Amino acid sequence: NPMPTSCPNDTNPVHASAAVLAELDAGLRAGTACISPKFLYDALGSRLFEAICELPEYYPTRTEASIFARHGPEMARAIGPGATLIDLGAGNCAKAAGLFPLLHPAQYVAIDISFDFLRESIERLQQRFPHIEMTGLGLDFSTELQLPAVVRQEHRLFFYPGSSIGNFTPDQASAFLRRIRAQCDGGGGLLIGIDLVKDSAILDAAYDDAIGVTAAFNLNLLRHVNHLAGADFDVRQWRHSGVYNALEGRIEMHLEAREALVVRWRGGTRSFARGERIHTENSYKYQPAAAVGLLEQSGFQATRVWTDAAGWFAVIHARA
Ligand code: AVJ
Repeated sequence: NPMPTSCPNDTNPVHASAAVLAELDAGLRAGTACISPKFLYDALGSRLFEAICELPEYYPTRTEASIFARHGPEMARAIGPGATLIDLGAGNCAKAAGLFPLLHPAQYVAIDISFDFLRESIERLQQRFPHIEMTGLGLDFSTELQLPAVVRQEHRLFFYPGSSIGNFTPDQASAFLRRIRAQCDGGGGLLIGIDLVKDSAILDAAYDDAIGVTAAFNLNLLRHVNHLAGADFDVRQWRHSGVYNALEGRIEMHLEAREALVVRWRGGTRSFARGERIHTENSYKYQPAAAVGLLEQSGFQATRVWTDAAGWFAVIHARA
């Protein structure tokens, strides 16, 4: 019998804990204000991200999917059956579900900061695959990776698709990968998707799409912060910006004040000049060799790198 879905929290875990409030407060007071991209994902944000993945401009999801479709059997051979599949930022769980028929995991552990959204996803998935033991966890794994005892130790495969690693600076990414590796006692591994450097016009279009879904996704972060920190952001006073910074090798998303304004939140206030910005996301793009280098400097050994024909995206399997 499959284990029931479980979670240590029965509400959204980012609901205004003291730590979350302190993090938001510090970012809003910083010289250049910043809000972590993890706050993009309330229930609506998770749905808007699903919509982004359907956009013609947003190439990563379908490019990565084409790599899984073409090389999935080879990946499954490299990994072997019976893995403890740990999905970091599982969202709608669709990517992992596509691997189940190839990978035959013994246990599926789906982790996401947006727990209400995750819970619905995993309940649907458990009905489709009743024989796979499933657990859903509402955790912010970006700063700390504490797995509860229900997560099997044996044959752990951490699954980190979609180039979410790009939200970290390379130094932060390496520290994060080391924490993952520390959770792979003997024989574990990592299957990771990493977006690659390409023509900046393609990157710019992917992060500022014609019908404004990415703009809505970015602006929705302000509504989420209003909820979490009791802030009074007026979304109409802000404009989305998503542009490739070639010097830094990353997409930067910002929210830019359309006019001079004042924001209040629980414990603070700040004025913004017209044109002043809040930095909300980095999305680093890697050269293939740099992606492998990042894994190796974090204690992993890359076994295979799969890319699409155009070289836009890479999926890498690495052993701990
Ligand atoms: C979920 C972090 C991989 O960086 O491409 C999509 C998020 N931001 N459009 C990315 C995102 C704007 C996405 N990741």
